[in-house]
Amino acid sequence: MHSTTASPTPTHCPYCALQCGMGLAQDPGRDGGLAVVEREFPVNRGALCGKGRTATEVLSSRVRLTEPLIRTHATGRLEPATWEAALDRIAEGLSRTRAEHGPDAVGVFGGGGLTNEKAYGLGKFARVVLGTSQIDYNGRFCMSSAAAAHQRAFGLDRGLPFPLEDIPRTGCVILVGSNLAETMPPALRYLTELRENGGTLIVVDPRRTRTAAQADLHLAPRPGTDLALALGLLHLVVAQGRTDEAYIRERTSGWEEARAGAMAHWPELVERITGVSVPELREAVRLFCAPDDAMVLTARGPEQQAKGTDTVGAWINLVLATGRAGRPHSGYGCLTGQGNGQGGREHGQKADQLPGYRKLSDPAARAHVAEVWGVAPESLPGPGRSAYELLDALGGDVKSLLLMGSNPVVSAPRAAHIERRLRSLDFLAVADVVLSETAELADVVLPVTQWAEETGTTTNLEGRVLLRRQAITPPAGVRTDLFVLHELAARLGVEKGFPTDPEEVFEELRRASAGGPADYSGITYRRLAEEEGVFWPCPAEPGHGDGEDAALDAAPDDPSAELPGAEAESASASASASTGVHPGTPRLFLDRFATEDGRARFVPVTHRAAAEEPDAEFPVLLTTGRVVAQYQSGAQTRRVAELNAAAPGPFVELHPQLAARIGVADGEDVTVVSRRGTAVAPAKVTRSIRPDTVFMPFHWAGEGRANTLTHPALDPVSRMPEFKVCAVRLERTGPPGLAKSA
Ligand SMILES: Nc1nc2c(c(=O)[nH]1)N[C@H]1C(S)=C(S)[C@@H](COP(=O)(O)OP(=O)(O)OC[C@H]3O[C@@H](n4cnc5c(=O)[nH]c(N)nc54)[C@H](O)[C@@H]3O)O[C@H]1N2
Ligand SMILES: Nc1nc2c(c(=O)[nH]1)N[C@H]1C(S)=C(S)[C@@H](COP(=O)(O)OP(=O)(O)OC[C@H]3O[C@@H](n4cnc5c(=O)[nH]c(N)nc54)[C@H](O)[C@@H]3O)O[C@H]1N2
Ligand code: SF4
Ligand SMILES: [Mo]
Repeated sequence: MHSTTASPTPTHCPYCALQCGMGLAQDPGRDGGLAVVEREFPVNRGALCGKGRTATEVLSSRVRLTEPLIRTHATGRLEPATWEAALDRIAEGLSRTRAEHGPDAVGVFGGGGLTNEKAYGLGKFARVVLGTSQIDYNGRFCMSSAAAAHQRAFGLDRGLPFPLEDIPRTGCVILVGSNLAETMPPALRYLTELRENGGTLIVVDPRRTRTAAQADLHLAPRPGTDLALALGLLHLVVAQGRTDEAYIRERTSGWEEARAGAMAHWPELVERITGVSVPELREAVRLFCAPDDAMVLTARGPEQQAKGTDTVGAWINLVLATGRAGRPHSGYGCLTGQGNGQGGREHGQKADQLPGYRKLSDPAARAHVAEVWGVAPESLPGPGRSAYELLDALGGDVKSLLLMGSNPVVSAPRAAHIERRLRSLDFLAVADVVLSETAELADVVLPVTQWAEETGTTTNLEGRVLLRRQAITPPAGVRTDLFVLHELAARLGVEKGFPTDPEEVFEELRRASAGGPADYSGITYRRLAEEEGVFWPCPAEPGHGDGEDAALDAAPDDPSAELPGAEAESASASASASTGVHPGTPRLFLDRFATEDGRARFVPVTHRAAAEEPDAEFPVLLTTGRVVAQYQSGAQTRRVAELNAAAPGPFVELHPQLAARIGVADGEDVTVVSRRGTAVAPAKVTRSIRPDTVFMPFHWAGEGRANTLTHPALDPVSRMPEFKVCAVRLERTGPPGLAKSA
């Protein structure tokens, strides 16, 4: 049927930020035409989770979109249409809004699962073709607080400033609000090896998850109190004289204010706020301070809070005070989530950003990128709204939306409200591989290609840029996202600058990123095909490369062209110096941080309450997250039989004490009410959760949709919504099976 090569195509998983290496072998007998085979790759060493193993199921034409759909006036329903008609209709919808209400009335929403080429193209399309400032993406819901904290402390945001392989070589890891045994199963091996090597693991999670079960010490704070917890640990570090004064003097600034913040959080106070006892706090400090090297890794638990940026800042302060950042086998890192969560936050689909992690408000950045794009710097709009604020403005001053790579009907906070906003649009166009709950609301749906059907690059959670290769010919009616941008640009009067060949887009991205913080200019498809990924920054060294590289404008007289603090390891640097190729930068900050003075910045932070604390009416805390067998809004994984069998629907995890209080038995439906709405799902009674907290996974639409309940309070810096804390009331619904979920 689709025959390309006999040997498996080496490529990467479509889902999470680990971007596990896998092989794809032709298998015409199978639904999607491909079989997943094991491939040796340093990140996962052949291992895959169930989602990766079954990823080819979503290629099947039984579950995916294979023709464009247009909502017809006659029936009000989505009906099959030609590509010409669908693209014409989108161009017409977007231009009508622009003509009637101005460019900022047209919105664009992207996703951290899009390849670098798509994210770059989408950002350029918004600024150059639509001229709108109103673009943002779902990465705001993901790691934006850690990104903001990274920028504040280190002057640069790369989720992990070191490769995963450093984890087993450190002495102690504090893993804060990550359930990686379920969210990145092959990465659990790094923690197992850490412990085999004599290192210790501390897990901070209100639930005793599969990950927490591996820990030497599990701290189970009340949701939303990680900031106080980190301050309490720092307090003890100071009180016990365990700070690294020489390091603080030589490599940091701002210690005095940060120290004062910590000293105000004495252990007994922290115990009252967090529910973590003073002896547990002392034990955590003992384990963390005993070895020379240690790490703190955060994920969505502490980050998805209306104080996520300060919370991550507090953990970074702990790392800095103990002298642990910018040293081998030590430091702070964020476990980024989506397949291209890292690259997707670097190349311009974010409201305030230009490619190469440049700032849209920086005149030099605007001039550089405008030149690459062949437009006047003044023509580029300014920064727009953040994701939730953009979705909340739909039907208000934003009248039309083009959406690629997200399913906010399921995944946005206060989702019933956002669903109403989407319905109130004059015009909605969605490009997706399946008919997601959000695509169901669209005026036009475009069926696009996915991972194995197209080539593109992603940047994994380590900052490793990877080539995800095409392994199969897509179905006849399907086109790429790059084709969509190309065709829409042409229809909106921009004939050039939106190539459909991903390598051509990447070549332009290299030039646009050159000299920026996330410099990809030394990375080529050829290199990516030969190496096991290249860590950014990777500048094209002028004068050393081939003609093409030398033409890249990483001007030698531009001080920003050489990123401070980004030192390539000297061994590999000298090895490749002779070839004139920059080796990439697996480890950041070893000599200096990327701040102006090269010092890491302590940030003074103090604890504050969640946006919504429990009260008499809503006495219980709700937190939300993931299960191993479903991915995100479930748009893809709910279409895979094996995964659905493993995780068939939503549930409410609650402690036996709480279950007894409301009179609900395991498996019975329970009603969860917040100030935003009501959800119903079966109770899962377990001692692994705090008695004052319930947990719901957010992968489902319908009655069991967790995001009907969540609070859209935003972090003031990152604009991250508070997915991890809100107040709810529980009610017994009745016998099992009454609640229905999509
Ligand atoms: N199976 C699966 N894997 C995935 C995904 C998926 O949807 N499914 N999504 C991918 C993406 S995009 C992401 S962002 C990552 C997310 O990966 P994780 O961050 O590991 O996932 P979550 O389940 O959202 O949250 C992790 C833990 O935070 C805990 N938590 C809740 N509230 C708090 C709190 O206030 N403080 C602390 N310290 N912890 C708290 C939860 O109990 C949960 O166990 O996973 C990626 N991998
Ligand atoms: N309550 C609660 N809500 C949360 C979270 C939480 O922890 N709790 N976590 C948040 C986080 S961290 C995240 S990352 C978001 C994720 O939530 P979403 O943004 O909804 O992410 P996905 O479900 O991955 O949606 C991606 C959509 O794009 C489609 N798609 C996949 N590949 C492509 C492609 O190449 N092109 C196009 N055009 N479409 C494609 C998929 O089929 C799917 O419909 O959810 C957030 N929402
Ligand atoms: S851990 Fe992530 S990248 Fe690896 S197979 Fe699973 S979903 Fe894919
Ligand atoms: Mo995420």
